Amino acid sequence: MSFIRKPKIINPNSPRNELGLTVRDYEGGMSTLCAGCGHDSVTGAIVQAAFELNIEPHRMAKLSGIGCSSKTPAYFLSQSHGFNTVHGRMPSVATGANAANSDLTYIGVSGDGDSLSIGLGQLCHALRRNVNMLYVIENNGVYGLTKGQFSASADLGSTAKKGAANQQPPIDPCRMAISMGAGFVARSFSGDREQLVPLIKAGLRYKGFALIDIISPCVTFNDHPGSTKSYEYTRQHFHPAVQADYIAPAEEIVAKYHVGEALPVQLHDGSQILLRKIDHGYHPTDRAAVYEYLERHQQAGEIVTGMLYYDDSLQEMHDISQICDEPLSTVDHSDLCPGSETLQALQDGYR
Ligand SMILES: Cc1ncc(C[n+]2csc(CCOP(=O)(O)OP(=O)(O)O)c2C)c(N)n1
Ligand code: SF4
Ligand SMILES: [Mg+2]
Repeated sequence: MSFIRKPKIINPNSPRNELGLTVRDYEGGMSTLCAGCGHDSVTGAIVQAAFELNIEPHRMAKLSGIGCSSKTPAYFLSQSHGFNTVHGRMPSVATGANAANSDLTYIGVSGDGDSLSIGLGQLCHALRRNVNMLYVIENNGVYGLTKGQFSASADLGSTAKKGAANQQPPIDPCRMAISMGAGFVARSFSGDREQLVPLIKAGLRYKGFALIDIISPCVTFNDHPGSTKSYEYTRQHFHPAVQADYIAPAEEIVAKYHVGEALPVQLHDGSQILLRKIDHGYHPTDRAAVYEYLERHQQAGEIVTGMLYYDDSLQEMHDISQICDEPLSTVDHSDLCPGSETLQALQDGYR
């Protein structure tokens, strides 16, 4: 992975968070992506979210697969743990890391190719196990890194740069996640930082698997008039359904709202998400209704965004498996070790 170190010059007047850190402390190396790539805006939103949440960078783990999107963890949180897996295998590595150390904040960054083609099975199992992590898909409808082939999220009839039309129906990661029982499903646009930052904060604080599908245009291969993942198309067909405001633990909800229009949901650490309906007919906690709404709007060519589905009643992987609260990585196993003779006898039994 290419890495260009950024000179670290901090303006003494830069705002500092509760840890005394500036936004610069949450950045990574210099981006080597094409100028204007949506993925760089997502990187900026992740940096801002981690800064505002006062996360200690070394208590965070960032994982990815292969693709331009999967390169981006090199561009944020340079002081965090990082693992760049082989193509489509990030979810299983994240599952293993999370099983061993439940004490870190996990973020996985992937692409539509990495998640919906080669890694689809992996994504489904992390989702079904409800691994406690934020999973971001930077969705541009193409394999950007390998020069713009259609991915599994390309819409029917959308065209490649040279004009060929896509013949295959798309996989919508949000509808897929909702149908599989996920408890936190959101969609946003790399060009809408105001919507994106609170969603990332909420996803990082949600206890369980949080999926955010982010339309993140590829300016080099899929930002032309025949594309349905271009900046222009996304801006024109953007349909926000529910706005999510993230409210830190000690903060009060000050926004005024009418009953029925907004729903404050408590997260396990005492913070809250205030879900505000923009479309009053939308019900973000009614799985079947959300699914039907998304399908209907997708058929009309609209991109429904915001906090699409929320359920805080699910148990995450450690609760389901009844694993102790202490991270397994710090549990002292020395008195539990059966010893080399017992292990040898066990191995002999398999020969
Ligand atoms: C096993 C394997 N198969 C294929 C490839 C080639 N390859 C590299 S990146 C990629 C797709 C990346 O697309 P996406 O995840 O959408 O990321 P983007 O570049 O669009 O951000 C493919 C097919 C690979 N690296 N490894
Ligand atoms: S090829 Fe596309 S996805 Fe890759 S860096 Fe360039 S604009 Fe971004
Ligand atoms: Mg892609």
